[in-house]
Amino acid sequence: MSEDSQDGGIDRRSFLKGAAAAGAVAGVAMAATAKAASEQTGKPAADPGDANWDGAKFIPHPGSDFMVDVIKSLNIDYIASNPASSFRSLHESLVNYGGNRKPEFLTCMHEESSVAMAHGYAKAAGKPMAVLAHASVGLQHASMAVYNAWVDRVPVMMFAGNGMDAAMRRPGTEWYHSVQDPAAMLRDFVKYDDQPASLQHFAESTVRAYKMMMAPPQEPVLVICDIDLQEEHVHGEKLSIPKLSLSSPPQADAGALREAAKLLVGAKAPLIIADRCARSQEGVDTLVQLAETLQCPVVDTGNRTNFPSTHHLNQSAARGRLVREADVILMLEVADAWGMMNSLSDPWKKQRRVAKPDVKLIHITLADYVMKSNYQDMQRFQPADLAISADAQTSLAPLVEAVKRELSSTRAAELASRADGFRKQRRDAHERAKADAALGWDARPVSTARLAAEVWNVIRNENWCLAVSDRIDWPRRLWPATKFHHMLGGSGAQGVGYAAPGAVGAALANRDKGILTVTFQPDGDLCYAPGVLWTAAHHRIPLLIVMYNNRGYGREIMHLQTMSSAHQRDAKTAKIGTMIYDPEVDFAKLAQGFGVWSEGPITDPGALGPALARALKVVKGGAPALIDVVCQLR
Ligand SMILES: Cc1ncc(C[n+]2csc(CCOP(=O)(O)OP(=O)(O)O)c2C)c(N)n1
Ligand SMILES: [Mg+2]
Repeated sequence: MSEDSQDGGIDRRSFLKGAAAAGAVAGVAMAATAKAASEQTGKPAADPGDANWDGAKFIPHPGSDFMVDVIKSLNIDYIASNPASSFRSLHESLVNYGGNRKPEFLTCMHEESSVAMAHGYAKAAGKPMAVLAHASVGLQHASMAVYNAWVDRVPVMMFAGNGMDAAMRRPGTEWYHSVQDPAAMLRDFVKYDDQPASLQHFAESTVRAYKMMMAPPQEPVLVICDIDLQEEHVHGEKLSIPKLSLSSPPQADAGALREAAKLLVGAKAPLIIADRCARSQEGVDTLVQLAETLQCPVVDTGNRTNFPSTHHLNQSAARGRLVREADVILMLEVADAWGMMNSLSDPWKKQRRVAKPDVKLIHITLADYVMKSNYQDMQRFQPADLAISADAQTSLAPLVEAVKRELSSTRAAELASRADGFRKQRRDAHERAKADAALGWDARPVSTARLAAEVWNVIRNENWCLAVSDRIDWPRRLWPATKFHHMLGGSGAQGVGYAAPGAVGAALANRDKGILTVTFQPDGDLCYAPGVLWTAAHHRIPLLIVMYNNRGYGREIMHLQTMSSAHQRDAKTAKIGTMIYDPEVDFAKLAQGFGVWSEGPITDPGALGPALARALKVVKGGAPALIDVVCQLR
């Protein structure tokens, strides 16, 4: 039975309001509508004796209006949602009482899309979006995207409707969709959750949730909106909304920073590895100061733009060699510290230490404060010689000061002499990348390097953002990413299905900032929940979507090839279950069906430039555009 049939297709509250105003005539019309709905669905019509049903009663001040007041107090611009009866009252309050402004309702076609949009948005906007999900079924759909955000340390303000009081649940679907403990589904990967039992409780838990979510390590949180709290009239209770004041992030202990500074200044071959370190341009700028003060190379993992790719100290391409040679390594919020120091061969699982056995490791991380253990996002245990529990970005400025205090003028001059060597290595690496990119320049299907180069040609004069920057390697090797907003990293947990909605969310944030957003969209990822294309079209979200369409689950094809080679069997079968062919998906038609301007499939690399220029025009006019490019596997 569909939800609509359960509701008889009627929005109870607006209907009741209308009925009260229009009197008996409306009452007759209402009864007729209920009868018609009953005939259609085979369900009994509402009891005409029900006081809610006879037009005599309406709800002048529903609890959901107060919930809107609470949400508005948090200065949230958008709330992404797929509509549902468990929050119909809150939905109506948002759009009527709240005027559909701050937050504005974003119509989503899948809960996973709602959350992934919020995820991408938060990284681009520097502030969270809210999500409103539907009890049991909506939270189940949302869960993987929440996990992605959790692993990526990104705040998402989750709300979900649910009916706690069993005696008040409408028979049928409302029972299927109600949960005794809805947050249980997500509890392993949200920082905080609550199921408030009163409106005052809702206000306090929501403000508490927001505050906890924003304190690094930033993570999703979940507050349940009880149906009866939403739909019941507020009977003059004294309600108040607590003031929101965010905690300042934990800065590293001064003594620990002094010790770190001593090690770094004295090191022969220091190295900085930055992972989920920067949350804003300030993080990038301060890391540049630190690296320059020490003339220390930086490896940026790419999960954020931590360090300008054009800087002579950005030596990300030489990570293996630098780790091997380093005597002191400063890690900044590195998720997989063990994986940086060691390698594990695939599929033979041979472990090899890459770093020197006596390398001194300093790690500034809040990982010790992520107190969940079921999902294994903590990676293999890697002890540090100097473990500093603190927010890396906030601790950089005092670390720069501590380094300066340790630095004699003689040592500063010695360190400065390193710069030319790094300049040369960086230039050489860039030249190598350009030469590698030229290989297969005219290949059909299009090479991913050519794809990246052609896209760069059309966006180079814009204030640009690559919304999902880990799907193909080339932009990181070729494009000058100098600002925090230039490249936003990936999904966090590699849960496929993030790329499309994550990019739409980032593009929404960037639209409001006047930044042009582009993304390389894998085909498999878009097939999970393509309805987000409609959301982008409907809400006029400008986004240049360049399909990196290798007509398959590329990474999985390679896994199959690895296995068939390990088993010494036919590798040609690797396409079974991994390639998306027979029929090939027509992504241009798919996009057009959702109201998105599109062209493709393009297989001729020469046709790419002009098509991208046409698409860019559409995007600059304020709408999404998609170019389907058939690409090489990698
Ligand atoms: C939710 C989920 N299901 C399955 C996987 C396994 N998986 C890893 S990569 C991949 C292929 C994704 O295909 P596509 O998005 O086209 O990217 P490509 O590998 O072709 O670059 C899959 C299915 C996953 N990571 N997440
Ligand atoms: Mg693919």
